[in-house]
Amino acid sequence: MSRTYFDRAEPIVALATPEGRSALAVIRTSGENAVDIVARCFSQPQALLGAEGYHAVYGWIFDPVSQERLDEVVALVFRAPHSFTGENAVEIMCHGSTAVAQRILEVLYTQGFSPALPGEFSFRAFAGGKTDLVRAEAINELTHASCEAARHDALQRLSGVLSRKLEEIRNLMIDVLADINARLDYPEDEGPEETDRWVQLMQRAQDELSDLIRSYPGGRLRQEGLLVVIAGRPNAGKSSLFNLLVREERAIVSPEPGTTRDWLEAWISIGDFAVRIVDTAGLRNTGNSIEAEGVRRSHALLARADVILYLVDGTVGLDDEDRSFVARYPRALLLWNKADLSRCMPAPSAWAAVSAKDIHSFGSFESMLKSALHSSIQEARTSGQYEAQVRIASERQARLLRQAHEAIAQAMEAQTAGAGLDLVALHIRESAECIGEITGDIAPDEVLERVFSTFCLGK
Ligand SMILES: Nc1nc2c(ncn2[C@@H]2O[C@H](COP(=O)(O)OP(=O)(O)OP(=O)(O)O)[C@@H](O)[C@H]2O)c(=O)[nH]1
Ligand SMILES: [Mg+2]
Repeated sequence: MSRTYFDRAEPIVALATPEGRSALAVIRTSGENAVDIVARCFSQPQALLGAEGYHAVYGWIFDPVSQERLDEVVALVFRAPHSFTGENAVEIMCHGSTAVAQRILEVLYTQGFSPALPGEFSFRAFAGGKTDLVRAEAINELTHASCEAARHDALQRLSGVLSRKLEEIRNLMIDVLADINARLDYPEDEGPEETDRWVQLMQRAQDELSDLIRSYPGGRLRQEGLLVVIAGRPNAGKSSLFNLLVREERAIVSPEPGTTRDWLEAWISIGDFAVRIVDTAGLRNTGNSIEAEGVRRSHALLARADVILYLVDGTVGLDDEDRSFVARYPRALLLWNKADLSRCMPAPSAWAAVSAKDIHSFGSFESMLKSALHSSIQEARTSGQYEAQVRIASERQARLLRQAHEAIAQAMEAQTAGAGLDLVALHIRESAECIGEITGDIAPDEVLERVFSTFCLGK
């Protein structure tokens, strides 16, 4: 039977750095007897066994069966509970080739370590009470941060800003619940000033929840970056624009329609945002199956795009396919390309005349993106509000916050309608439970498995 996150007695090991070539690699272990197991294949076993926490020991890893030396390493010892997982742990810094890391891992497996599941170290930190679920998710977000904005927000969540805000909101609810329970026990004591106070507390909780929910589109953009998709009929100049924006001759440009068959992407940064720019296959009805697949992929990307740049060749003009595209994607930015050529026709209204050969014809690309994204990018802007703002970036958190908000709204409605106090309490409890699921206090096992399985191996 395969292991699960809940088999916490097993000692685990994983490569914590990417596979491939690098100066060093880090192999991470954790478990009650982690130090003892590593010592069996370490050239200085006594030094390792006697090492205090946070001490590094130099030595060789060898295969205890063949006695073959595998690599010269530094082993860093952690003693429970002062480690990331809260368990005893050894982190081995070895040379960074796949061959070295693989041999060391194989020897550690034969000595008793199990291969860790994705995010299993973080899961153990969570299960051992070292972190809540929001902070654990922030660790994963930090490992994925692709720009300054993403790093900043993830670190803020890791330092507990969001967890504390959620705790505050939950305390408001618990405050009301405690009062209501007392009233249920002594109904004759209820006075109007008391219900006013409950309504005020619930209103505050609801406002705080609304603020967090509103922060999601901006938080998500900051975390995941913007997806900008360039689309248009064949030969409109999409690949030329792509190359211009990424400042590199990445995509093949040619006068032959149908040059780009599959999409191509590159990351650029604008301010402290990461922007993923995608060049797509020209949109047209075609009998060619490879090109048709390219067109299908273009539409799949368009469905997820934050910004669509739709290009038309201004020397050719609009046709029915362009018009139906604009009707299908009304938020697309409409670009009338090849404006540098004298035979380019005047741009119709709503279309901006540009040249994919000249970046200056776009004005500021950043302000163009900003105007396309209106409120979310405005909210996601960084300056000034860096420290004050608490944002969420995960769909899971957003969904639970919406549920919590809905339940509080129902509690307030029940209160206003003069419904029984037990019904009001039921809705408040439901709301508080949603918050508990966000922080992991009451998250079911399958929710935890789903969250941690998206983490990197070795994290
Ligand atoms: N003068 C001028 N030529 C352009 C401009 N944009 C693209 N071209 C030319 O138009 C032709 C097609 O450009 P591409 O960038 O390959 O067009 P595409 O939309 O990627 O085409 P497909 O990949 O076939 O769908 C090439 O010869 C480019 O040099 C422009 O703004 N001005
Ligand atoms: Mg192309």
